[in-house]
Amino acid sequence: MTAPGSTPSSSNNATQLDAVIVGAGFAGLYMLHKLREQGLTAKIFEAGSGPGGTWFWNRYPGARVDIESMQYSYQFSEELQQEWQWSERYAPQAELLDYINHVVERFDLAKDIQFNTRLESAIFDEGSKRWQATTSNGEHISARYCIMATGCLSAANTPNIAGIDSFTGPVYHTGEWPHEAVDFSGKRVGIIGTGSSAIQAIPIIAEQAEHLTVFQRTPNFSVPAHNKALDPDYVTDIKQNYASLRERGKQGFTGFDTQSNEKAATEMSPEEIKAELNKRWEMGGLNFYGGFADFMINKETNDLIADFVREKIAQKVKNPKTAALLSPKTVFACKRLCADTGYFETYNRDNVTLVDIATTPIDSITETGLRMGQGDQAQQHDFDVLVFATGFDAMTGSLNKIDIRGIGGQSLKEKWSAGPRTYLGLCSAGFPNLFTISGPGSPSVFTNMVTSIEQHVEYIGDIITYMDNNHFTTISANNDAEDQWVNHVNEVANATLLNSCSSWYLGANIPGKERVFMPYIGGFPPYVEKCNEVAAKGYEGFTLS
Ligand code: N01
Repeated sequence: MTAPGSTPSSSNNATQLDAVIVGAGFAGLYMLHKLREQGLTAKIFEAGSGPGGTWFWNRYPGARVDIESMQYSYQFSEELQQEWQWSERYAPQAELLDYINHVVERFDLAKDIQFNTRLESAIFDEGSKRWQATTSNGEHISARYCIMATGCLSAANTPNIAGIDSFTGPVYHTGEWPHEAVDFSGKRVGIIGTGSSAIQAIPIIAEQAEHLTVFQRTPNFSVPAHNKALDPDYVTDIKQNYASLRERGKQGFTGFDTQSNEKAATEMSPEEIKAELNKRWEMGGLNFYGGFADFMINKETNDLIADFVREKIAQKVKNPKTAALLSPKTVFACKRLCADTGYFETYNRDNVTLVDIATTPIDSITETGLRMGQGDQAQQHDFDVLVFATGFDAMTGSLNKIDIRGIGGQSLKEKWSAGPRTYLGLCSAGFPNLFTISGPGSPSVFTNMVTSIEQHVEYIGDIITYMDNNHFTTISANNDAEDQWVNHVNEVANATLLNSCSSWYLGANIPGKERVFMPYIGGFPPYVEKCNEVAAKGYEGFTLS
């Protein structure tokens, strides 16, 4: 083991570290800072050419966060949250990247980040009890801890459509957008997908393009973001009382303050329900989640919300056929709720066409566009530019790209082939000293990611301190604790309505992926309580040796 505080060294051609961290997004950056504060040597390996993770890759037009920036930001440093100025209620991607670069500079992180480097393998050596990793540059690293900060939505999914390489024009994916500006002026654009990314990009592309054709398989629920410039008085007020906002956030189911109404719809009169729906619509964004305590478990309540949003869509979209096509049939929030700025209104433009690919599926991509249906039913749609807004291989996709092997050479990908198995979303049995920040089985995507990340980073930091203080070399999740946690994650998900559609939460967007509900939907506060209980009992459910 490298002594805490030592500098990275190379022996046997391997760089020796206390911890190897994969990914320079919110999670990896804070983990690096935390471990350095604890006197450990750590280094981030990042495939991109800069920090930012999600906000580095997702540069598509209109990309912005949909949790208020005053909350979607680090809280570990009072100075940082006091000095940073957000300009809008929901920061655009470029501003989020500025913030992340500021964090890198402020905490002098860059010297321990290696960009343009993908971690290709991480193998646990049972003799030395260390992780032996290799990178795309052919380097070898030996580290006591291996920490995956690879993000939940970072492996872009491009569907395997026949003829996909034959299109002769430019092809973009929202999750891997080029760094240079893309100009759609005078172009006919085709976009496949109508999830959160498309819902943000479509209104902007439509303003530029000569014509935009949207190919929709499943319509999504979206509520207005009501983005706006931040009022300086509001910011001053929050900054004077930041601790209380952060505390309210942590007490909330989602890890951010939605000013939630604790009542179920069944406890409210029809007038109160109507008022709450209108209030939430006016508040905008993901505050909509806070309207009714029972919307995820009570179909009647869920129907009330779904009907309300469908009515709004019918009011916004002039063509009734288009409005009907844009109206989701699924349970409200079964797929992740979207927040938009003028999305539905965009379909009132003359230069925008909505095409239903659920009824007549895409047959193939052609040189000039795409073909739907077959034989006499075939339709050709031509465009100059093709955009895939087709999402991600969520939660496990980026981990599966790395050859991770634990005790006995077991591969994590194989272990997880029937769905991810973790204890608390942090560790997987048979993989000692391997941590997954916001891994499957943790609240992650159901929460303010930054808050969940901070909780995991601090928890991992505490585990390492505990191990060092008690002279433990390894920590490993126990099989029975993992089985119980996986069962609990499934039970909680099964008690909700969220298993009822083909969402990426279930891996159902990726052909062949096992249909297993991956995130923990029990809420942020109960999850934190469970983690704290485990720690208080000397890391119950883990073996320390
Ligand atoms: O991806 P998605 P996304 N043929 O998976 C369609 C976060 N995010 O990048 O629903 C045709 O939601 C697919 O259709 P269907 C947020 O958590 C946050 O938009 O599978 N269509 C769907 O319409 C979000 O949930 C922010 O039938 C195909 C679309 O592509 C997550 O990222 C902004 C297809 C994919 O939608 C992912 O969002 C953006 C095929 N073969 C994203 N395959 C904010 O913070 C897929 N589709 C605001």
